[in-house]
Amino acid sequence: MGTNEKSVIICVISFICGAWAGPGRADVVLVNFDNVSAVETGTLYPGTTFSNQGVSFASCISPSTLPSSSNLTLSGARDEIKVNGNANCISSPNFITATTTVGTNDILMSFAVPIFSIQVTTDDPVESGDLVRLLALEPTENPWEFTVIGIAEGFDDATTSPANLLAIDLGNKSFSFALFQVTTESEGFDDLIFETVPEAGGTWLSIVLMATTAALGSRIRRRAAGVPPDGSDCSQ
Ligand SMILES: [Ca+2]
Ligand SMILES: [Ca+2]
Ligand SMILES: [Ca+2]
Repeated sequence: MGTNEKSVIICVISFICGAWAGPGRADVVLVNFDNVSAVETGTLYPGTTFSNQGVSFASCISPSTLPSSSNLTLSGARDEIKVNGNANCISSPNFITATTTVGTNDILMSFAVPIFSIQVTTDDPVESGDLVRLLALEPTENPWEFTVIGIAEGFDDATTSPANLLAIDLGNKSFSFALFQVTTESEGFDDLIFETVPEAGGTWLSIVLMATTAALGSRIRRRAAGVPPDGSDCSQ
């Protein structure tokens, strides 16, 4: 094997190593609500307070009985949440609830990029068991109407894992909205975890890698056949 061929192969190997180390993998994000100040009884914050972590919140109202059509319409949406600084959190010192004195209010989550999976941990006080849900939602063409494409249910008196977890993983199907739904009384959650869809850059990187490998392979074959090189060596 000649020096030029060795250089070409080293270029290909270096490029592949660079590609493996490059961007395009999914990110798992944890939002623990602990980077703001909150009083024990709760402090109101705009729904965009944690948007630098890729998620915005709104307090809203949804029908506690899921309609058979699997579509639901939200009402009373408010660009605010309540951050509570007390021992009912999972990670100290804070967790969040919807902003209302009426028990059956919910939290809509809007993600900056689509996600494959989501998990929340329900709050920690001693209480009676009430049904709570986490819903993965897909918007319809109608304002504030969503199709339910994933459901997790549990009871809010659970204080140990996995009973206190609500989680949805739709595999390769992504979604950009989720609803934390209470049905009979207020409930909070903490430690929101979601997995974002990889950036399109990963796909383009694969295409560039394939094209580069094919071009370098062609150069090797041309030189092996005695055809003069028509461009500069990639090792330069
Ligand atoms: Ca927390
Ligand atoms: Ca609870
Ligand atoms: Ca309860």
